[in-house]
Amino acid sequence: MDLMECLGALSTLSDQGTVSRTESNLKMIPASFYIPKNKPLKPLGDDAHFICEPEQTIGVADGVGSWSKKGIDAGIYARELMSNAADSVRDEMKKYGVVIPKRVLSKAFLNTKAEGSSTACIITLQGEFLHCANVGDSKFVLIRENKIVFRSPVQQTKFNCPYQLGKMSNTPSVAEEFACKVQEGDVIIAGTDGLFDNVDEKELETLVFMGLQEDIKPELLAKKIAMYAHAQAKDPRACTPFQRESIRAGFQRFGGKYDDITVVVALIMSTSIAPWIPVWETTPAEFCGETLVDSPGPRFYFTHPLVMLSLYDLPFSLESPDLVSQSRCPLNDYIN
Ligand SMILES: [Mn+2]
Repeated sequence: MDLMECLGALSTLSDQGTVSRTESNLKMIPASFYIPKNKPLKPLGDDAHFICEPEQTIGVADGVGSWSKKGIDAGIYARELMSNAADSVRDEMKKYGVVIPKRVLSKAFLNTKAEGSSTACIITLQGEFLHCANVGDSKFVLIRENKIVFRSPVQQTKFNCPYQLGKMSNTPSVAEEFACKVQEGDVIIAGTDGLFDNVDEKELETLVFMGLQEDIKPELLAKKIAMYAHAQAKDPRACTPFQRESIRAGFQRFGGKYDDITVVVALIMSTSIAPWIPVWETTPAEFCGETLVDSPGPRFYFTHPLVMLSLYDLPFSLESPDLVSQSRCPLNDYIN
């Protein structure tokens, strides 16, 4: 898909929020999986994300780890930013009937009080278009018929130095906005650099292909992709995008990049019940999460602690028993 073609969709948006949601029979079925780095003092890691399924919006963020030199946990910033973004998404939908990602980022940024900085990427489905606002090196790819047909652009000042939101850093004015047309059967994979620096596009295509062949749920697909990325990240001999980029930038770095890994998978499905049916009317509440509101009613879950449940299932040694003890529910059917 041509980027310019995608950008055409942006002309339908307005900063005034007067645009109404485009009707279509597409909906996004999102799910996520997060594997934080093993750091006993920072068990939640630096990444954060949210899924607002009724508003058809997802977001990922990666707190900038170098704040730890100043004794600041940028994961706190990233989590506050994503939590505020999720609030803002719900507000926008209530007030305007549409979510404008850059405005969501702006509101979230203004409301975030923690010290630190973070990348951020907000993606929403409106009609047949995904609209996105991005700051930094989190991104998404669009897979159609087993091929990546669109990859969202990233922003960095130099190798491994992404643009970032923060009081001492960039403001949301630098956010890049773009749009991308989707169709039934498309698969969106969004994530932080912990995913994309460790997994090649070809590998990602293969993982998605295998998942679709097995007809697995998006929750399990997200988990499989995250586990693969994690294995790559810990393998000093793995051939990774990070290794190639490092060498290109003049650094002798080999293998994977050990990092927090966030994966959000969103399947684009059609709903035969036109024109626009809120997700909570068509999807059973099957997610086992502490902030899940059972249907009927809007479903919202802020997933960063929730996904750790699934660490039980990792084929690797459990890295942080503390994390596992935070689990509120046993592993259940939706995982397997
Ligand atoms: Mn990262």
